[in-house]
Order: sequence, then structure tokens, then C-alpha cells
Amino acid sequence: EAVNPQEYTALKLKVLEWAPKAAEAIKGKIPDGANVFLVPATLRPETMYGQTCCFVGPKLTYGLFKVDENNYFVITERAARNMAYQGIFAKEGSIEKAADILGSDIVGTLVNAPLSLHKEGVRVLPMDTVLPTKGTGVVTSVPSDSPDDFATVTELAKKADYYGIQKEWAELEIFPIIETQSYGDLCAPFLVKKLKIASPKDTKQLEEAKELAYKEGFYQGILKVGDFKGEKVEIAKPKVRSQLIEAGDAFAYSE
Ligand code: A2H
Repeated sequence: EAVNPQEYTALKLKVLEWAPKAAEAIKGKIPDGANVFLVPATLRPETMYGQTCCFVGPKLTYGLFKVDENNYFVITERAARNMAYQGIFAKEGSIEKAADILGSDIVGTLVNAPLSLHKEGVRVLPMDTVLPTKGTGVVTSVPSDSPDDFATVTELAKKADYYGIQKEWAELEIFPIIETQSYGDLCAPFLVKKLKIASPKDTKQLEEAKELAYKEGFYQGILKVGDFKGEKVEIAKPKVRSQLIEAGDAFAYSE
């Protein structure tokens, strides 16, 4: 890891409406009217059109970290420490935590997902396989192009009661966003079916699906939506990333 730093795109998903328990946890801890963002780290900024929800680890603890007077991020403390040395917070080198929030308490929160075709916002949902040691501990879900994400939303919709969510939160329409030669325009659902992946616990097949989807999408994919529609993913990827960063909806984050 130290040899090969990973350059992520950190996306700012603004909280529109808190789940009740999260609202309780942050009550009185930040100024009235301050903006709060959930901040997933992604390697595929060109897929952000396809966001249908945002995952947190239900058992993980997140912090509400101050960026500046009016803006706060919900991320792991580990990610906040890294960000403090990357010029992301107003106060270089130090972090200021306003509150702790348990992942499961954030579930149900409505957030705005930049570029997503779901303009009404997407819900925060639980994903058991979120690693606390990678990225920000927040993962934006693109089930059209990520086999992990597709397997998880399928599982959540199937067992909505068990996961304590509303079924429709996991069933937002999955729009095709990238055309590929080998797997059609819904790469992840295609591969999950082809490799007979039944649940997020099929980690070995998911690893294979992820590899296939990543290679095919990156090297053969063509964007079907957005300002760079018709362009190869390889070419469009940095353009989508720059556009998000220039709009103030994302920033570079590395670890
Ligand atoms: B990717 P790498 Cl469409 N735990 O974003 C588990 N997974 C995490 C994570 C964490 N703490 N933090 C980030 N990730 C996911 C989009 C995407 C991603 C697509 C296709 C493949 C893909 C939408 N989800 O990743 O180990 C995030 O999901 C497959 C490589 O640092 C992030 O990019 O290489 C990716 O894993 C980072 O994984």
C-alpha cells in the first residue's frame, strides 16, 4: 500500500434528511444550517450517473468531522486523519470531531448523489462487507457496474425486514450507463447471473466478477449518459472526475 498509493475520488453526498437516530446523535453538535456530507471514496468516478444508494458498515463507528465553519463530513476517523494532511480541512494537520455516529443509525438517511440519474436523492443502506481500513468507510453504490453493489442491493431488497430497511430504498431503478461488448449495458447484473452469485457472501465468485467487470468496463466501455456520452470510459473517466471536482462535488483523496 505504501508503495502503491491509491488515488480515489471522494464524492460529497449532501444529507437532505437524517434518519431519526442519526438526527438524535448529532443534535446540538453542529451549527444550525450547517451542511453535512457522507463522503464515499471511489475508483470509478465515471459511473456516478448510476448511483442508487450509499453504503455504510452498520457496525462501524463514523465521526462527524468539521471541514470549515459551515461544512462537516461523515467518514471514519482513520480517513479524517489522512485527509487532515491532504489540505482538505481548514485546519491543516488536525481533526475536529463533533460527534460519533454508529453506521446502523445512519441507515435510512436521504442524501443527494452528484450526477446520479436519481435526482430525488438516494438512501443510505447497510453493507456488511464495508472495510473500516479502506477509503472513507462509506461506499457509493452503482449496481449497474459493480458486482459487489448489485449483490448487496439484491440481498437487501430480498430481506428488507431483516435489515430494517424499506424495500423500495434498495429497489431504485438501475439505469444502464456503460455499454460493453462482452457483457451488455448492465455489466454487473450480467456477471452476477453468469457466475451464479447468490449473495454478498459468495466472495470468491464476486472477486472474479469484479475483475471481469472492471477490465471490460474500463478498457471496452462506452458511456451512454452524461456530458461525455459516446466516449470511451478510459478517455471520459478523468473528464468526469475533473467536472465533479470543479463543481465542488468531489475532491482527490489518496492513501
Ligand atoms: B468502487 P480498492 Cl461501479 N470497503 O466505486 C469496501 N469497498 C470499498 C471501500 C470499503 N471501505 N471503500 C471503497 N470501496 C469500493 C464504484 C465502483 C467501484 C464500481 C465498480 C468497481 C468498484 C461504485 N461502488 O470497485 O480496493 C469502491 O467501489 C472495485 C475495485 O481500493 C471503490 O470503487 O481497489 C473500490 O471499492 C476501491 O477498492
